[in-house]
Amino acid sequence: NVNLKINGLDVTAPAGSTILEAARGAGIKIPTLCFLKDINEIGACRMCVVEVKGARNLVAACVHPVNEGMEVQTNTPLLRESRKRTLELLLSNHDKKCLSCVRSGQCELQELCQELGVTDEEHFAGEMTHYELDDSAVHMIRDNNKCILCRRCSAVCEKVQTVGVIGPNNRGFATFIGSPFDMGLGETSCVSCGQCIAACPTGALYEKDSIEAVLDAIADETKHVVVQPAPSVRAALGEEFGYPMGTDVEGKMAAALRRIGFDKVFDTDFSADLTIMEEAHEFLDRVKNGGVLPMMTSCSPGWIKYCEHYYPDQLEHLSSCKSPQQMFGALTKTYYAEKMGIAPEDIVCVSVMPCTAKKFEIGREDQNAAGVPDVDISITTRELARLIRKVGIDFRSLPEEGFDDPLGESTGAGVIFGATGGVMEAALRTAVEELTGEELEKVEFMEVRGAEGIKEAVYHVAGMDVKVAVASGLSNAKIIMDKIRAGKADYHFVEIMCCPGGCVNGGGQPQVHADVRNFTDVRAIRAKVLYDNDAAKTLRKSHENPSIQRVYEEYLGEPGSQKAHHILHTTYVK
Ligand code: HC1
Ligand code: SF4
Repeated sequence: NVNLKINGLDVTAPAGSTILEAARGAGIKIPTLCFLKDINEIGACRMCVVEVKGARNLVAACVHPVNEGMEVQTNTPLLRESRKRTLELLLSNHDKKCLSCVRSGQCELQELCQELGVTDEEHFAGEMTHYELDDSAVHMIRDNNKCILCRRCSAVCEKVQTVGVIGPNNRGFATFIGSPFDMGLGETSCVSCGQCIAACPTGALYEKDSIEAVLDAIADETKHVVVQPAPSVRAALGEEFGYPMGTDVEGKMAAALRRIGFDKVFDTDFSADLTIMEEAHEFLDRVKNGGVLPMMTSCSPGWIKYCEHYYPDQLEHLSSCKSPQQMFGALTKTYYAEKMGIAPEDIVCVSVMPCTAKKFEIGREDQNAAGVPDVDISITTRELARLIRKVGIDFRSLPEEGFDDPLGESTGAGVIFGATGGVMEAALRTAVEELTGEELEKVEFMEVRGAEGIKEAVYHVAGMDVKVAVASGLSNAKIIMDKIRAGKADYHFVEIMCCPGGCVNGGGQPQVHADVRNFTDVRAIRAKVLYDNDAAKTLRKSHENPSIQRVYEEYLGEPGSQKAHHILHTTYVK
């Protein structure tokens, strides 16, 4: 440990800590803007400057390590003035249209201007750069008129996702963040994960908003509009309405969706159970009949896009199962349409996802079991929050309600899909019982839980060692894929989720302030919601879901049947 003084207080901090961390440990907040822990530690924005006794210049607290006997001041008149000037300089080339900005109220720049008392937005007014919006990607928009060049987005894209399709172009005053060679984002190999949006402190990056399309569909009396919220939405939507992170708002979410005016409020958790039926069947089939192993999960569309682009020679590892989002839409427009006597083209299927890549997935080829798109509109958790506000629903005063039949019932296995390792655990609960013919004594597979980037386990089942791996975040996926490509992996089953921590930390989830993100384990807090939701259920294995059993009895026959294949499976493109 190291002993130092911060603002005259004696502070002890672990050796190797930065001044920012040491101060935080002592309850002293230093403002930051470009800093994202482990991702963007460049000390460039100058917001976190502090005075260190004996140092000639102000130092950046986010990167400067503590030393024994160091004396630090974090909030002197000089520092407040310096930070205020930094903000005024940023504002001198920022469009400042806060009233219409999607991030107003959740913008880190706006908040700092408030906290540091910026009163003259035009202090350094002068020449401004003007940028066209980049709306070339299916899922998101870049508005560089609001970009503050912090590089949080490009650092995430490069380091966390190993995609690296955005970065600084030009130099000096003309510097802007974009794709190389003046390409639009849509022309690059961007995987649509939205992690850059989650990292952005301002309104420079945001998803393409589809809430008007949802309201139009609801207003159209010739349409039957159904909605399916993803597992992870219930784990984070509450954050938009002032609930502490880690609050399960499943019941209020269902009530809100009903009040928005959807004809049926169903649940993606239902089709997550369905996915397990098909995926476990496919896995056992591959094991028994010498199919390609390891089999890899296919529910995360950012991961699929990454695999298609970077590992086109490895596509045969991917499960042919559509994602739960798509299985849900496909079943809605076949089974449910027939059951209800509604033409598939008169049904509008809306999904609410923690994800921006789902906006891309709904437009993929071979995702139209009834000859019309399986899913019509996909909105993010953030868009749902906006929609709830727009139609004047007081979320906090809503009662807790349930989901509708016949596509609303789920087991605990479906709920945990949203956390990294959840799909693997859900699949194991079904596959192991199938392989052994015996009931599992314990349904928890703790080895595959937790927010680490890569997890491995071996399970001894029916005389066989089943070796599994779980990875989240594409930099971790890359490690696993390189091993497989080199013939150095002997896994049987691999789960990969595009976003670090899985869908709970998806690019469509409520924005998390960097200050929270840097000092708390957001992924673990949100994942706990799903594991608690699972533990509270009586039914925790997908094959025990009575609604799923009914679908097979009435319609699909057996898992892996021809009909199931036609409706619930897909192909991939090199
Ligand atoms: Fe996910 Fe999935 S878990 S991909 O993260 O398999 O988005 O939550 O809906 O489709 O179920 C996302 C979450 C989600 C699918 C499921
Ligand atoms: Fe990179 Fe993902 Fe953003 Fe695309 S969506 S630019 S892959 S971080």
